[in-house]
Amino acid sequence: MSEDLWPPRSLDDPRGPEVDAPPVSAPAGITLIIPTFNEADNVGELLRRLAAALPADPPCEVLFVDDSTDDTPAAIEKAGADCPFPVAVLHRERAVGGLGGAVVEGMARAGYEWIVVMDADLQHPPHLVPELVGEGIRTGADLVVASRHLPGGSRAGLAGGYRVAVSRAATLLAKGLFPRALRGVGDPMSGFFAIRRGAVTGAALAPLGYKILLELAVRCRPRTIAEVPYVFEDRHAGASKSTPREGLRFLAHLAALRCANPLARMIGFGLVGLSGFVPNLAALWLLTHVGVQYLVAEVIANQAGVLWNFWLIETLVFRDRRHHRRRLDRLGRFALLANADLLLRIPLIALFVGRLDMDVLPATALALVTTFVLRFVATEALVYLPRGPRAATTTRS
Ligand SMILES: Nc1nc2c(ncn2[C@@H]2O[C@H](COP(=O)(O)OP(=O)(O)OP(=O)(O)O)[C@@H](O)[C@H]2O)c(=O)[nH]1
Ligand SMILES: [Mg+2]
Repeated sequence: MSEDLWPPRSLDDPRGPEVDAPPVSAPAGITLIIPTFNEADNVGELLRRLAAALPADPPCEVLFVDDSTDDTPAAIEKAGADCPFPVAVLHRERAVGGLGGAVVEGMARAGYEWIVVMDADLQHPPHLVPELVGEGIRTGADLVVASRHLPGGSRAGLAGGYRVAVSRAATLLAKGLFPRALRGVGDPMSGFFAIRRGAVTGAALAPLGYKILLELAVRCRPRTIAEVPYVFEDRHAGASKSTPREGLRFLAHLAALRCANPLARMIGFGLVGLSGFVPNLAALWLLTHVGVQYLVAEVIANQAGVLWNFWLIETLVFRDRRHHRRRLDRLGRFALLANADLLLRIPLIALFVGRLDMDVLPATALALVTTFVLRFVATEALVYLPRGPRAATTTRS
């Protein structure tokens, strides 16, 4: 294996992750990436089963990307000493991006041609690793997904009807939003897959939470995808890290992925703007009820809508672009543009009615559309685009 790539770079390495620019060809072999969060009671058994399952040829390496607060790293080092393949632990002080972020950090350090991602709790059967890679080599696929939904597969280990229903709904939602990217992926929620390192190129990956496969399938667009059935087993030991909060992160992840496309971003911007009427009107109702004069109330209530819109736009639409400016700077600019939109609308309506002889209703509709497009373009350009070379030296939020 290339000495540059193994052992993995430290997180402080100024060269940073390489996932955006892997070499065109990597030595044939398998890099297994296993994210761990407090899995001390699982890693020993996992490595034992992997040692029994992995062939001597092609060569394999195992990289745990660990965010644990328990003694998982020590347990890995102890069990890894008896393994016939190299085992390394990359322990992160900051769990940036959660499980997905851990996998991306691992991929940046992978040295072999095939990258296999699997969980540490033995819900993903280790004996399937060679089969996943073998299927990729046999079919020429860039991505091979272990699927619970093919004949011969099952999600037996998914605890309870509620989790099955959530998994089903999440799959439908993801496939509905990304019909082309997920064509041929029956189980986009799977966390067990093999991908050619050369297919992880181009797009900057910014996974949020658990669904790293979704991120790779949508942003990297592997040319061909194959699937292999598998039975999702019960967790071997330890506790699940999956919480309802992961569900919200999944929705935010879907929105961020969808909004990578400019038209979808504009539609998202418009939908958020429409939703802003609710807090705006609610604040107006409240303020007028406590006796605030209605024009003053209008101005204050409008700011409630602006704050609501800013929060949603930041979370859903421009999530990947927040780092160019500090949060307060972004909020100030966003609020200024939102209020300028109101000021611009009245003279525009006057212009359309006075100069173009339009009726009031179509003039108002045209002014709304015009100011909406202007506001979208201005928000993108003035709040969320990079500031040019001088910006590189400023602090990021
Ligand atoms: N590095 C890292 N790994 C994580 C994080 N959260 C979860 N993991 C690991 O990701 C894998 C999947 O997490 P699980 O808690 O098993 O999630 P799940 O399989 O959806 O849930 P269960 O079916 O209840 O086990 C396990 O190996 C976890 O240890 C995280 O924040 N950072
Ligand atoms: Mg699990």
